[in-house]
Amino acid sequence: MTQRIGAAKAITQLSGWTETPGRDAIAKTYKFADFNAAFGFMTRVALKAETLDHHPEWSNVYNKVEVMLTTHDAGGVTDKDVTLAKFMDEAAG
Ligand code: H2B
Repeated sequence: MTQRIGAAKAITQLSGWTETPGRDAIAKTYKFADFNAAFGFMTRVALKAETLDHHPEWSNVYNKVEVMLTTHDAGGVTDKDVTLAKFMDEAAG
């Protein structure tokens, strides 16, 4: 199993991600020009998540995508979350 590194360490390797109170998870809210851009982002991330076998907890309202990342199998944040977070930041442009 992938080793937990924890949210505090993970966010030092990222930009714009925050710790989640009461849970070992990292969070970020992305805002796009419109729904089309937001859903395009989600589609690219969904395909990547499948290849990584590592999936986000997220929600979408119009142009906003709220994301929370944690590794369920490890009970907290691991390098897998950092990898997916970096991909998301690239995909968001
Ligand atoms: N996604 C996340 N975020 N955490 C996990 O522990 C996880 C996952 N485990 N996607 C994967 C799927 C696991 O359930 C499958 C069976 O490999």
